[in-house]
Amino acid sequence: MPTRSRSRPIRILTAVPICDGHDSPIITINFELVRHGIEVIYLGYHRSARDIVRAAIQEDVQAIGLSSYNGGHIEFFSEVLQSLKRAGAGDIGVFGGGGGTITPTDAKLMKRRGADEIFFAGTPLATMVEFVKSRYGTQRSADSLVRSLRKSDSRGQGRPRSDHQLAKLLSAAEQSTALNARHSTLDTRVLGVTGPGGAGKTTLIDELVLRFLLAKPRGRIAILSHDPSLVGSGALLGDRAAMIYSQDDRVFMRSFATRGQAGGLSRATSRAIDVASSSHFDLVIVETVGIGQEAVPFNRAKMKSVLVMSPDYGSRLQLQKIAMLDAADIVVVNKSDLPGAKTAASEIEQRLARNRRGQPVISTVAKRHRDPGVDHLFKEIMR
Ligand code: B12
Repeated sequence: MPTRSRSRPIRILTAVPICDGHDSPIITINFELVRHGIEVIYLGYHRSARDIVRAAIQEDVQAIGLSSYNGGHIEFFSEVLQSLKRAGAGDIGVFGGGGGTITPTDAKLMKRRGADEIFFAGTPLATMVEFVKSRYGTQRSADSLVRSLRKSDSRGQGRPRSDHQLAKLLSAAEQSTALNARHSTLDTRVLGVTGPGGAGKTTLIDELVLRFLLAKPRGRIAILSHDPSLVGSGALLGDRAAMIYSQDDRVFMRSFATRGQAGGLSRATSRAIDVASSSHFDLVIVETVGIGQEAVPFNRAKMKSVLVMSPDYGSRLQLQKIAMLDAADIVVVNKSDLPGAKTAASEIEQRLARNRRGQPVISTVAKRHRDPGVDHLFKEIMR
């Protein structure tokens, strides 16, 4: 069967190094890259070389852009470059800047050690975008990627895939409709988490990850997270920046842009769930973009779905219009420390009663450590 493949936008991971909170330059640069069609996975500030390299491999990016102002740029860039090589990912490029804190002499040394480019104070944004496009714009075709993966995958039958292998398979799943995942004989739970933007889905997932890591000392978890593509097909994939516990070696996280698909997920999500489910994970969590009233993103058998809402949905009438209230297995009222949360939970319970499906309503405060509501939700999910 001929492989139908899509051209892949350039994917770049950006971050600010450890002990550095100067994030405003990289936030501006992120938006400029996104505006020009690039998918940017933003990891946030105060990030270790280990976190950055793990994320870059899992996200299968072409390059890492670092913004460093803390004075440790020579050592930090070298550590990232060496870690990439050690992990067999030396093909991921590294570039960056740090205004006047990086001198031309420092930059020369950093480039000798493997950095692709260092940008100095006064460089126009257009120059950086042009560099990223020309340096990282060429890519392997989906066909050759799928062929080489099939070869390496058949050699590794039965063993958990490395982050590197899994990341490439997910890229192939995103690019090619002909990729069929090995049929999973494993008992992987799949959990879909959806809800309107700002309800706290990402924080809640991170708290669930913490409970999972504590409850299953050898368990592995995959997160497939979605953010919307913006003008010109670029996207700012920022869920990782809000994650703490998900920066663990037992967690594999991949950010998907919707690339024009409506409804909260990407065209590749179903294939990506198959790939992740057949890769020895105990739990696969799928997070949608912030959804609207009419969206019902999950339609897979054997998948539990959670709708996360905040108490400020408006009047009782609004509840009648939310389609996902009929489809969800569990409904969460997050931010239940806000005024009106008790009323919200009781209105939602009344709305669900007519479904006669016994859908539980659980009140949580995901931003609070050791929140008993999140403990309750975790038990309900793992039941
Ligand atoms: C704004 C700023 C702050 C803000 C940061 C706000 C924020 N959220 O980002 C605040 C006030 C919070 C702050 C705090 C501190 N700061 Co401060 N800060 C600055 C300042 C004035 C500007 C930096 C900036 O935003 N530049 C704007 C960007 C867009 O331009 P640029 O730097 O020229 O960068 C260009 C290129 O390099 C490129 N680029 C930059 N990054 C990247 C990344 C990629 C991928 C690419 C492609 C390109 C690129 O983009 C620009 C293009 O023209 C600098 C001084 C200066 N003039 O540089 C000090 C400076 C960086 N800070 C400094 C210090 C010491 C601190 C503090 C430690 C002060 C203190 N004692 O509390 C704290 C530390 C805070 C922390 N948690 O890390 C020192 C660092 C000294 C050093 N490393 O040797 C500086 C140099 C001031 C100084 N002269 O002493 N700071």
